[in-house]
Amino acid sequence: MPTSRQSPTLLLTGFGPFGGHPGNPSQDVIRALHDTQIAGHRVISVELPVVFGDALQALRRALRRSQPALVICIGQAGGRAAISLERIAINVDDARIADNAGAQPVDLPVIDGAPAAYFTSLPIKAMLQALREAGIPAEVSQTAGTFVCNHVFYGLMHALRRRKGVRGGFVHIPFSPRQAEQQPGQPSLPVETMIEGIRIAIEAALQHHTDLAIQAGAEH
Ligand code: PCA
Repeated sequence: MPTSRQSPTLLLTGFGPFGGHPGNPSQDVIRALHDTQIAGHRVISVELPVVFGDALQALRRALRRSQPALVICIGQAGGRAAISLERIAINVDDARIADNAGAQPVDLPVIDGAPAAYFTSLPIKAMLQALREAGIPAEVSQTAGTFVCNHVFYGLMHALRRRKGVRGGFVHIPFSPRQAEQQPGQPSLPVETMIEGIRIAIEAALQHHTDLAIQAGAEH
């Protein structure tokens, strides 16, 4: 589309395979949505390495290059059954498995001296409602873990404090059926459903500048 270059941009990030899993559905999702238009925004997709430190450098470079109006980072959360809209990023790296460069930090801050946590600035309740209305399994998650995804989420929110008006956050997605085949009993979602779900979630995020007050808490 000739006008697309002038559209405001939306930065979408994902990851490649890690931890011995075949593929990573976040990679499929970002590839499918790259260069598409959603609610008047052009999607720019960037794959980040599953490596502590390097992932944040790649994210910062992508922020500088794309100058986005909105940023959504996506990662795989094997074992979860629904698209998980993350509420909070915490300032800790505590890796149960090694990253793709062999590093396994334990109880180190993502950013030394920075706050303990940041809340997402995405309207996660509005995104949740839009996904549920579309019949796509979705939930609000109260923790993004302590591996590379939380690391990227925390680094993103720390970087966005200097970018006035730019909102962002993190969304975890389940295993793809291909991955779940190797993990008996683990839930999965078709890749096409996840692509459509992320498109719907992005649209809701762009359409809602204040969030909805709908219940999505947890007892534990
Ligand atoms: N999931 C991992 C890192 C990369 C990914 O897709 C995580 O949840 O930390």
